[in-house]
Amino acid sequence: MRFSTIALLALGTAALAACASGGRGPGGEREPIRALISADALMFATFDANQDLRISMDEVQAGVAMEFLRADMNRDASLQPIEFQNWSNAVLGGGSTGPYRLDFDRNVDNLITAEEFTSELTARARDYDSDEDGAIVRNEFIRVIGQARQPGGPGGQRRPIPDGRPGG
Ligand SMILES: [Ca+2]
Ligand SMILES: [Ca+2]
Ligand SMILES: [Ca+2]
Repeated sequence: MRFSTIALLALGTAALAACASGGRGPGGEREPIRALISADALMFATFDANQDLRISMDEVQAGVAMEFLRADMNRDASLQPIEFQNWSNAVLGGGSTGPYRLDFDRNVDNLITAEEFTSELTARARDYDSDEDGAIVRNEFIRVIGQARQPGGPGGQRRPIPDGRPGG
């Protein structure tokens, strides 16, 4: 029905312009949409070795080392693009949401070393740990779409509240 609502809105606008009569908008309230910010959360969640629903940084280190071994199919201690792609498809669910290969390959030599792999994923894990207590709990993986980590620290800047009254 959303499509026809849009069509009706377009018609309504035309009608308003034509006869200037009052019209009612749909007036729906918007709920915040929540989503995983990145598919790497799927992977980090599997690192919870002791099943306490907290991903400690030790568990992150162990899990990242395991994932590098999983990805490095030919055991040459670096990931070629095809190795990364296969790993991303299997572990990150296709790689369409990132992290992307160039997030890891900082020197853009088409190879991802164990060090590049580890430093990128460790940084991402720390970024999820928004209260910086050294472990990631599930709600730290969830963010409102478009909500970036505020550069000014937790809380960030407040939006001015418009001085609007509920419909009179
Ligand atoms: Ca744990
Ligand atoms: Ca390799
Ligand atoms: Ca935390």
